[in-house]
Amino acid sequence: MAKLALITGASSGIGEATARKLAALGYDLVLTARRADRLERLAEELRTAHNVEVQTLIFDVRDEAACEEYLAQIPADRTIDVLVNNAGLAAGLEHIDVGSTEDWNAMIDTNIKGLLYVTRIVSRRMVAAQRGHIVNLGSIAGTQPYENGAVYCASKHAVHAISQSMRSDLVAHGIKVSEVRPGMVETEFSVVRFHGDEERAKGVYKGVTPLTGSDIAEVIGWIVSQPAHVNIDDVLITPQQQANAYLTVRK
Ligand code: NDP
Ligand code: 8X3
Repeated sequence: MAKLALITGASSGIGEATARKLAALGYDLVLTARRADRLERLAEELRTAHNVEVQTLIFDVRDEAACEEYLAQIPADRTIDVLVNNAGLAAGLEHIDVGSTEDWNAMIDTNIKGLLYVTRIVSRRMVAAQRGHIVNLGSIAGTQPYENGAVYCASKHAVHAISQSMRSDLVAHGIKVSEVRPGMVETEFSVVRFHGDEERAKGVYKGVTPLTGSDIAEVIGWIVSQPAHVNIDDVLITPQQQANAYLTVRK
């Protein structure tokens, strides 16, 4: 039987590209997100192109009861080999004194609590199987906090800490944990951050050749393809023009 990978936030960007990559590697997939139409289109494309099984689960990772209800629909006789905790967002880019608490709650509830809810449920199955691999989408912002990004950076610092603790919690159960920490990747990320302002979002990548979702998916494909005895703990990946969170050379 094919291996099974569960990818959260597969309706766009890095999650969608990872679904394409893992399908090409022969994985059956469980894809989650809130936008059903996009997920169904992608699922149909991957079934046809790669002859893999694709289950779609439409729910909000911020809703703990929904996480329990929908993830329970993954057939109990299937081992979940890979979990890619990708669903996440930045909302707003402002100094702390004028930040929106609605934005802050969205980031904390999605990037931290949503990741925890999903991980708790899926890791129980991995512990029972005594195998599995969890790949968390952290960020360069998870170790390099920048002006205007207090809460997004804090949420990704949390993902960095959780990834390292989780590695210790799960090592004795034969489960791998990896964190992928990108710099600038052009996806819907900045459009979401700027609440739909596409012009402002384009400005983020002006004069830069940013990473693409596929660049990150290639890294994730490589991480999950390592031999059983190899764990890739932490990968920081940036565009050539981005030295760190504070220095990007634009042409
Ligand atoms: P996108 O906005 O393109 O994709 C985000 C995905 O997350 C979408 O599929 C979205 O689906 C899903 N999602 C968001 N909120 C929820 C929610 N509450 N419940 C379920 N699904 C949700 O952004 P990226 O692909 O760039 O981002 C993916 C991850 O990568 C995020 O964790 C982000 O922080 C991280 N990252 C991104 C970087 C970048 O520069 N782009 C750099 C470093 C890290 P839907 O809206 O349909 O629910
Ligand atoms: C997303 C990239 O530069 O906003 O994590 O930190 S950045």
